[in-house]
Amino acid sequence: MRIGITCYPTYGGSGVVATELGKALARRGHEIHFIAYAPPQRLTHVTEHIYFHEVRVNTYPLFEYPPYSLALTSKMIDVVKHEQLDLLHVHYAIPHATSAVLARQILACEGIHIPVVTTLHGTDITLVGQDPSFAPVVTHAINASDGVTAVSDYLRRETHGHFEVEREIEVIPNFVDTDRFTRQQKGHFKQAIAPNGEKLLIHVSNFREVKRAGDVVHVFHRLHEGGLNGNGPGVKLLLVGDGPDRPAAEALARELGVYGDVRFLGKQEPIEEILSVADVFLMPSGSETFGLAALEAMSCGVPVVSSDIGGLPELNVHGETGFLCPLADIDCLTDATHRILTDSTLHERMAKAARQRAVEQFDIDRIVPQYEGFYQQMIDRVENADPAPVGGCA
Ligand code: GMT
Repeated sequence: MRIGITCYPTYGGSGVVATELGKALARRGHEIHFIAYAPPQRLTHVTEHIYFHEVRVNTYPLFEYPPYSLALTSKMIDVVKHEQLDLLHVHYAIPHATSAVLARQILACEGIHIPVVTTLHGTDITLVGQDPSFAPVVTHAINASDGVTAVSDYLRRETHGHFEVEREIEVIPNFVDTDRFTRQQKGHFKQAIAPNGEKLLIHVSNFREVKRAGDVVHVFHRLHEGGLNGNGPGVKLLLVGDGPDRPAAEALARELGVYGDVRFLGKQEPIEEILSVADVFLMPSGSETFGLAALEAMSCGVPVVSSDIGGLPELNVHGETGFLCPLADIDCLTDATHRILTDSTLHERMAKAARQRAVEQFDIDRIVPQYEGFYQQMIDRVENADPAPVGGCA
């Protein structure tokens, strides 16, 4: 198949999922055309069957807000026509789904009928999409897409609950390459970061408010004060990623007197090398439709302590792969982390279960064929349908 993929290239999990999906599809022989304003971050090198088409938005003195969605639509039309695409797959509804639906309508005037698949990821439904300035457009784009997928059952339910959407939404969960995200021997790195055998907590995020990075620092402070330092090998915290809340997290670590044992590593690749030295992954998010960063940690055999919200219970099984705590419950998060760090049998059991769950439920080779099957269904449906009359054609 020849597939056009649009995503946010520089920010967040939806871009990671879209890019890894495109790369996996290319490895399986499909031709993948990324259409975005910049090359996706995880597209580190362009390989066979992968192409990138840049969307450029012309500035003009009249445009206080240059209309990216329209430039994207025009680029989609161009790529569909010249690369003879079979399908457009857009990640994150705003504005990508709207641009694709409009491109499909314009192409239909030229007798080209291309299916549009929209994957819903997170705040396009749970937060931003519900804002009255976007909601009617998001609703229309979801209803008008040929196929819609959501990354968790929670997100599917939220979409039906908050938008006037009756149509079917297919749940295709996020995935991980369990061959790449596997625990590696990183003795030197561990020695450098934890020279006295300290336990390592890790948090990976884009440090937006919703990630509650401050809670991570509070949990670490409690563990630091409450016995893990002094009575044992000690504990350290690795904070990976960057974003608006990072300065506040740094300030809090200083204020609480634990800054010396916190390492702010910034954006890092390959992340699996850092995950490989961690003992517990903390994800105290206030909203999370899936929690891709937690899945990557699980795949590296790191138990997860997370909040019990959104799609996280579909990923992190309480008492098996880690623990779930009520939102913002620092006591619970601290106790759960303490239990795992101080009971080596429990740690070993959870690390093994986390890895096993990643491999058995969310491996890339299990999930990518679900997308292929879904694409084929959409292509067949469009091919076999009587083309609906199109209004507004010249
Ligand atoms: O919705 C967001 O805030 C960003 C979004 C993204 O596009 O990066 O993240 C969401 O998509 C990820 C990939 O499917 C999920 O793993 C994250 O849980 C989800 N984030 C939120 O729901 C906050």
